[in-house]
Amino acid sequence: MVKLVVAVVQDKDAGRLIEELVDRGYRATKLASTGGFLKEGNTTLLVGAADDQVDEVVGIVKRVCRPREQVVTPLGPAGGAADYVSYPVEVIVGGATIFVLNVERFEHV
Ligand code: 2BA
Repeated sequence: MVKLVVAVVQDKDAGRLIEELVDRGYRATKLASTGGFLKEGNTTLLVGAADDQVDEVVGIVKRVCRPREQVVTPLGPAGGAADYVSYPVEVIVGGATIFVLNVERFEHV
């Protein structure tokens, strides 16, 4: 069966990750994406792979992509309450967020 590995990664790791995947014979598609929480650019990779290749693909993603600490200052309520004070908070951005999906049908023409 064919799987689709969807990996949301940081832009900083995307170039090397694609290189490593392609070097090992995998095909990958890179999509520009935006995180819903930070509203910053990230990269989503689509990698089609056979069942028995999924562990290797996920392993490559885990090896290349590093978690990083990021400081964000949440926006106040819309309309701007006068007494609202927002403080910077630290979040750890993965690594990678990985989904493995079953593919019902795959054709390459
Ligand atoms: P963002 O949504 O911009 O989230 C960036 C980081 O902010 C997250 O890192 C997490 O540490 C933090 N964060 C996200 N939502 C939060 C919340 N409601 N409260 C507190 N902190 C929160 P990661 O978890 O490593 O996620 C990195 C990126 O992966 C996300 O960017 C998003 O684009 C994607 N992602 C993560 N989980 C997902 C999911 N379940 N479905 C779809 N995309 C996902």
